Amino acid sequence: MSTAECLFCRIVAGEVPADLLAENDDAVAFRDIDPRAPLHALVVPREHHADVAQLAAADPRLLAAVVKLGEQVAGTEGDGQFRLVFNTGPEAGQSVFHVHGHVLGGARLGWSPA
Ligand code: IU
Repeated sequence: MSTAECLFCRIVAGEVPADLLAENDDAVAFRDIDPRAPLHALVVPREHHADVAQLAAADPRLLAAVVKLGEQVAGTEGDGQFRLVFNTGPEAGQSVFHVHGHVLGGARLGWSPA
């Protein structure tokens, strides 16, 4: 997929509006439009990688930067405790193929993915 067709590339570029929470040179964090927890942010690298496995293989430093921005948002928007989820592949629930971590928090979270 080219970056022109990728929703999250377009959010990173400012072409599609999003409720931004934090950004830096590496990554952008914004609120999920369909929140599943009191805090539900998405953190995405500015650079396009399809999923977390591909990002980890291509650029571990950038993956660490994504995790760090997620931690930052969990601290500024909540109490600093968070779940970080990278759905990887359609069967795992991935619907947007630009790697994104779901930063979930703000409540005691259940543990029932199926
Ligand atoms: P998933 O892991 O690929 O399923 O996560 C995609 C998320 O992107 C999902 O939680 C959507 O609610 C969210 N999202 C969004 O925040 N803004 C959008 O314009 C669209 C999807 I389309």
